[in-house]
Amino acid sequence: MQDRTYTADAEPGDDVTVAGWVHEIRDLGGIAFLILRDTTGKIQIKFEKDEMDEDLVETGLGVSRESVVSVSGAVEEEPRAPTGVEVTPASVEVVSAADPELPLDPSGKVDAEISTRLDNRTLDLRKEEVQAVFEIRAELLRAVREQFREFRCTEITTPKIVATGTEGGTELFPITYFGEEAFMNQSPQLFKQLIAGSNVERVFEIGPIFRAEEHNTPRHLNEATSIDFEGAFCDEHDAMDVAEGIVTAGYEAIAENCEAELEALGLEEEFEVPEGEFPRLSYEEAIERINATGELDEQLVWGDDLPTEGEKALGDDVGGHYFITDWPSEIKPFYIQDHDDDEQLSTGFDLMHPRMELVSGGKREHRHENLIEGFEQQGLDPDQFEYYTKMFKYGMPPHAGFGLGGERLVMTILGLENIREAVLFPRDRQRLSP
Ligand code: ATP
Ligand code: AMO
Repeated sequence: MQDRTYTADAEPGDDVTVAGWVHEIRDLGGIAFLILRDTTGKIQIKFEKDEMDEDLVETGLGVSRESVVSVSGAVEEEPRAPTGVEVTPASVEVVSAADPELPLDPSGKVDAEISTRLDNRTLDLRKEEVQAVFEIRAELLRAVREQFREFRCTEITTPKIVATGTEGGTELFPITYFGEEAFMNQSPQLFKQLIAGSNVERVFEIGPIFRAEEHNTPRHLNEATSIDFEGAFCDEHDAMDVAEGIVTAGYEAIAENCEAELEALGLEEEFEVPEGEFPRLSYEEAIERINATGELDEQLVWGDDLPTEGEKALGDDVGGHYFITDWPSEIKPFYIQDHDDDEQLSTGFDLMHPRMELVSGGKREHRHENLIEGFEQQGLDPDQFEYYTKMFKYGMPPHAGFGLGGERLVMTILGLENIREAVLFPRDRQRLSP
């Protein structure tokens, strides 16, 4: 739209054309107001019924809520108006009239269920606090990219249609690829390692991962955004440093650049950038501390995976982000290296937010023979992964990395109840469209 002015830029004394949605009409009798909303905010359009052209008043006040209108007129200072200025209209055009029966109230006066919101995302995103989540998500990803660049990483994009899975067979979505069986990729794991083994050395990817998760929970998606890192000549400690740096940079950017969005979410007071280094507890210490909380019916023993209630109890106990290191080799995948002095112990780590796991990572097995053995121990056929394993014969440096769940990061930063609130169009057991 030519010469359109954003409502936030309309200054007293200007003649403007503003365009947007009809947020509300307030009729006070002789005077009435149309509140017009665009991506930058709202502006009041004043209609003085006895003094203005009848058709103009009728058009401006007869339009249904959420219709798209374009209004031209003079901007004047008006202390009683919500933003301190108002427009006296010279013309009003209804660009696109909205059905008066709205499935969802974008003014937010009527609460809607999450499923109604997701079915009507366009209307839902007209709410300031919902838009704020996605503005913050965008700023977070921008800051994450910038921080990875500062860590000397190159952004890569790897295939999402693949021949083999890496994170457990039951979670794969099978597809047909020209008559052959293929899968939607669960993780860029093998590809990022293959590139870390090249001269590129340090890489990151922000892309979709697909998981046929059986459970329907507030923190699992079937299509999620994974923030992946892989670096040559790195060990698990270096990878943890990078994970900590990336998460902290995200919080800092939001604190610095998203003041209005935090306010729209009512978080301006409580939002805090995590301070200092995240504590690093070994798996052994973690189970001891969980057992000591007395929150679990049954005590954990070495080798158990941590149940959700256990993670919660430990999260409350630690009170902030923390790492769990030195997991039992048996519960970590084949590509994670074991400690040289203790084969039962892996270099795998998780980064936890008190509410949930955010990151998994570790040092990788880069020795060809050990890698092949690892496949066999995990019941996988190394021949199927030859495209990957053969590159370990031609000079594979030691390397380490991690995967960070993008939506879980948004969710924990903003205290969202449900991971679906951090995705525009979530994919879950019940939801394949929109
Ligand atoms: P008229 O202006 O024709 O006398 P009226 O009697 O309905 O019409 P006012 O008495 O001026 O209007 O105002 C009605 C209400 O609207 C009052 O509460 C007033 O504070 C509010 N109001 C008037 N003008 C504005 C404005 N430009 N912006 C916001 N509120 C306004
Ligand atoms: P993992 O399987 O632990 O590790 O995944 C890494 C992180 O991705 C997020 N995540 C999910 N988020 C939402 N819904 C899901 N279904 C989902 N699945 C995973 C979590 C999790 O911590 N290849 C390894 C990473 C590595 O070692 O580099 C991997 O995929 O936040």
